Order: sequence, then C-alpha cells, then structure tokens
Amino acid sequence: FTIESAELLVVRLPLKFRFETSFGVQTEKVVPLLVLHGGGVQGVSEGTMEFAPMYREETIAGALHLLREVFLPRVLGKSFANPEALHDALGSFRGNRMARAMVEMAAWDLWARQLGVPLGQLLGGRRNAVEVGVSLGIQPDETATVDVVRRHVEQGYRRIKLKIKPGWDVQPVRAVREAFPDIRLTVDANSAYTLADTGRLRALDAFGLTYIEQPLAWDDLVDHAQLQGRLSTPLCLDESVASAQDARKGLALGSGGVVNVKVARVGGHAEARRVHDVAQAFGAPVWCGGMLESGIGRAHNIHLSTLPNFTLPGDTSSASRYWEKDVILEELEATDGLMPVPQGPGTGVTLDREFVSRVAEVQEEFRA
Ligand code: OSB
Ligand code: MG
Repeated sequence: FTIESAELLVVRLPLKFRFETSFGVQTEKVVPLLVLHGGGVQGVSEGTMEFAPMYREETIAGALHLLREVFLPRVLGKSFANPEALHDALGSFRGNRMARAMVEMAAWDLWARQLGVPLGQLLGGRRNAVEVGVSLGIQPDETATVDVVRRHVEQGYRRIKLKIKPGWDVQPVRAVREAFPDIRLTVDANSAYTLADTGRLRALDAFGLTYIEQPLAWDDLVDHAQLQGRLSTPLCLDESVASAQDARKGLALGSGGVVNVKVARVGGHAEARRVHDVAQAFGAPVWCGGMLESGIGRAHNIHLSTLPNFTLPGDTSSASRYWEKDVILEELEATDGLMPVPQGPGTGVTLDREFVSRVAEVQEEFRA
C-alpha cells in the first residue's frame, strides 16, 4: 500500500467524570488523530500520549513535532508491503513509541480497509465480542467508592479496577471487598510506591485481588521482581513494558505474572501482538489497557483484544461513560461486560468529519 497523504487533527473532549489517579486529576482529554490516505481509503489512529509526561515520558507537543518533522516525511509517498514494513521504516528511531504507533496503527487500519478485512482478523484474532471491565478513579471517600463500584457492577462490567495511592489503598479495597465478596477486583497504583512500602502492599494480599498493577517505578523491572517474591497476589506490569523485549525480561525475572498490553505504549499492533505472544509463551495472561481513548483508539483496542491470550477483561469500557459526543459515528457500548467488535473492514468505525472539523484545534494536511 502507498501513503499518499496524511492529516493531523487535534480535538479536546470534556470527560464526563473527574478521573483521579496517583499521578494527577484529568477532567478532559486532548486527542491527537492521524489520518493516512491511500488507494481510495483512509486509515485512522489516535495518540495516547498526554499534555504532560505523567504516565510515561511522551507528550502531545513532542509527538506533533516528530510527526510533522520526522515520521510523516519518512512514509509520505512511499509504498510498503505491509504495516510491519512501515514500522521498520521508523525502526531506527529510539523511544517515542506512542508517536510512532500513531503512524503504524493508522497504516494497519488503512491496509485492512484496502484488503476488506476487519483489523482483528488481520491480526489473528477470532472473537466477535471481548470481555471488559472498568477502571475507576480515586474517590473522595469509602462511601463514594462503594457507590461507584456498585453502579458499574450493576452495568455488568466483568472486573473492577480501583486506582490507589499511598494513604488510599487498604481502606477502600477492604470496603469494596466487604460489599462485593465475589467480584473480580484489581488495583492500579501507577508507580506510586517503592520497596519501602512492601508491608503496606502485602496487606493487600488479604483481599483476593486478581493482580496489583504497576506498584513501583514506571521504568523498573528489578524492584518489581523483589516485591513479587514477597507477595502472593500477582503483579501486573503496565508502564514498565514498552516492548516485547521488556515483557520477556520482566516475565523471566519474575517481575509480575500478568501484562497490561497498551497498543500505543509498545509502538503499535505488531509489537502488541509480540508482547501477547511472549506472555503466552510464559503462561502469563494479558489484557488490553486503556488511556481514556476516543472511539478511534477504543476501536483499535477492541480489535487487538480479539487475540487468544487476552484472557482477562480489559479496560475498554463503553464510550458513553467518557463523552457526551465521540469523534466517531458508531457507538461502542458494552452489554453485560461484553463489547462487540465493530464489523466491517479495518477498525470498522467512521470518523465524524463534521464534528471533528468543527472542534479541531489543529487541522493540517501533508503530501509527499
Ligand atoms: O494506568 O491504566 C492506566 C488512564 C490513563 C493513564 C493510565 C491508565 C489509565 C486507566 C484508564 O486506567 C483506562 C481507561 O478507562 O481507558
Ligand atoms: Mg495502569
């Protein structure tokens, strides 16, 4: 396929809820979108980097610069045998995987549309619906926490994940576990702890959590392995895994027993599939994480989740939870914790051009 032209669009979407994690509070989402054109169709992707480097090191401003000046000039007007070949064209650049993933993921969508095949099927997936849970931010108190959990359990989500931080961990988890003895429950610390907190984290072993997500530093594997040796609850790696090599090292070291696969964090679908395969070889389950994506990134996540080793529910909950108005025409809604895979070629979703053009803060076109 040939990349004939590209468009960079940036929209700002107000979040329906205040999302508090150990690293900050979000009330809106700035969504960079990349559209690649070729052969009469278009492929679309979403950037998941944020305004400030609070989750990993990448930023929206950095990604826009790299796309405009470095990455798009490398692919515009060029032909590629498949998305892996396009990925290799950007392979000599270091880091900045979320920015590179924007090009790679749009290329997968473009290629799948040219072939007339759903993206998940092209990646090797076989499901027509995927199991999903929900990631719930830090609440003002225990009562509010139990209430928000109840609302989402009633909606049928297959796993509840609570954000925790030092000083907000054992209490909310105990309150939720007492109210819901049987739900699949997990916590996510987003790197807020150190090995000095081992005692506090061991206390969480009492609550039957499926895993504890990323308790230690965003770039650590060694301390996680030490901690895992002292806990019975499996650790789940998120921030620490930027590649299939990281996944191999983490699983070989015993840094955790579960991997949260975020397609953009690892550089795109091809690398996400490699992470999936490495984990499978280690007998470690994976699940698909989220970054509060709009419908474009959400649809990519759903397609990736159709691969067989995605055996734990992902974070790709209903789009209507997040936004009054999404950037796509379709509705991505889970029923009883099952998210249907959008049908049709590529991601199967359609950019709402009218809406996006009206609200876009950045709207640029690139040609070879
Ligand atoms: O750590 O999984 C995370 C959102 C932004 C940054 C990091 C994380 C998250 C979530 C939300 O947990 C998942 C979602 O609902 O998309
Ligand atoms: Mg996480």
